[in-house]
Order: sequence, then C-alpha cells, then structure tokens
Amino acid sequence: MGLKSQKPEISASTVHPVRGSLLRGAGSARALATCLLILVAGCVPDGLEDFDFQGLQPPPPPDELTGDALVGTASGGGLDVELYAARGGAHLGYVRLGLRVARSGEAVRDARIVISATPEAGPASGVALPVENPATAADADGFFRGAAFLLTPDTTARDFTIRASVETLDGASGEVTFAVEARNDLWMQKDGDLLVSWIDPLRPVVGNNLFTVAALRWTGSAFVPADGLGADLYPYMDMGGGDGHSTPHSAPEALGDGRYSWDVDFIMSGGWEMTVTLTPPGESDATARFVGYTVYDQ
Ligand SMILES: [Cu+2]
Repeated sequence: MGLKSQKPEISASTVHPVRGSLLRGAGSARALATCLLILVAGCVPDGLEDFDFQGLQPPPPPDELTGDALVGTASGGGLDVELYAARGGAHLGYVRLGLRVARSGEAVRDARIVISATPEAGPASGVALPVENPATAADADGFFRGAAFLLTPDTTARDFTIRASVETLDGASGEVTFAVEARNDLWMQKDGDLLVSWIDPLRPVVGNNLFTVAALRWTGSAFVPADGLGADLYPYMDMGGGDGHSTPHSAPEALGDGRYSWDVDFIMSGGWEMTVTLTPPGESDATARFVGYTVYDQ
C-alpha cells in the first residue's frame, strides 16, 4: 500500500476532461502532464491519496440559492401582494422578481403591474433604476414575473424601495411598497463607474449555457446601459495545487441595452470564476470577476 500499485477506480465523473489549449498559469505544464497520465494510467495529483478532482472543489451551495425567496408582503387597495426574488432573495445586480396578488384570499391571475425601484441611500438615492414589468398574466405558479436592477455606485448603500402599482383587469387597483435590503454577492461586480450584472443563466449546468451580463454605467445622476464596449470572457476553474483550466466558449455577442452574451460549454461542475473584461473605446479595461459561481451536473 502507499505505492500506486492498485489500479484506481476511474469513472467518467472523476476523469478530468482537459484540452491543452484551455490550460493556463504556472501549473499548465504539470496539469497537462497530469491529465496525460490520467488518460494513460490514472494518476494522483500532489497531496491527494486518490484522484477525486471534484473533491478539490468546495461543496456546492444548496440548490435553493437559485430559487424564489419571499422578500415581503404588503397590502393596498384591497389587494394583498407578496414579493419574491430569485437566487434566494434580493441581491445587488439584476434581480428576477415574482409577485403574487390576492384579493379577499382569492389569487388574482390577470393584472397590469408597474414596478419601480429606487436606492434609499448613497449617491444614487432616489434615482429610478431600470426595471422590467411583468406580463399581464400570472404564470402557472401564480407569479407575475418581472425584474429590477438593484444598483448602487458604492455597494455599501444597499437599501432599496420597490413599488408595485397593481391594477386588476376588473378594475381593482392598489399600490404597495417594499423596503428591501440587497445582499452584496457575486451577482454584481463593479470596476470604477461600470457595474456588471449577471443576467443568465439563472442556474448553469454542465454543457451549453448562454452566459449573459449587463453593463451599466453610473453617470453621477443615472444608470445607463454601456453599449459599444469591447468584451472578453475568461471562464476558469481553479483545481488547486496551481492547476486550472478554462472551458470552450464563443466570441461575444452584443445584444444592446448594455448586454453581452457568450455561448459557454462548461466541461465540469463545481466552482468557476467568470472574468469579464470590458473595454470602453478610448478608455482602459474594466474587469468584473464573478468568483465561486456554481455549475451543476444537471
Ligand atoms: Cu476542473
């Protein structure tokens, strides 16, 4: 024992899929050698008794972090409204919102809803933030689905007000207000006056994903979409011991409205770093690093 005389058990999930051109960093040569060895006979990286590459990754957070969390309830005009936010609740950046409306305990399934969102503190206090209003029909789960960018220039002032003006198709109307404190986590990264929000995918999986971010610039009085930027993506998985690798992805596509997207084929589940480099014409690069982003097996 101790010698690698036993043939390690190799399953598809423990073999590290690596392409030489995706490697980078000081450990590249060693990683490549490691992986060639795996292909030939299996191998044991430094400090490991068995080659469980997935075991090098921190345990993935509970899946509920991608789900809807109740943010608050409010009533107005005889309408009771529950506000939900995806990804486990309100956070800085692009927040998918779900509203459930009831009148006298009866779910309302058709309504015109207009959302507004404003920061309550910091340099952008009172500024109207970009929002997406829900369609007039609730989805199968009874949610009116919309979204808001909860943005703040300095990321420390994280109190927001979200308002919803609700008008049912049969004439009832009410206005509700929610005080929301947003988490500062990986969903929004800033560099200077550029704020970069992760839009999609909500829950990335191994295989093909459309990765989309939105860049907005704080002008001192408003957040405006930052179009016409050079855009570059570098997905990277740190495998520990100086080894790491990227994964195949397409060239960027500028979608307008400050949005940029890439097709990304994640070759492994676990924690990834997504580095987005944006270059405004005639200015220096801005870098947004989304670190610890979990890619699920399915
Ligand atoms: Cu990996």
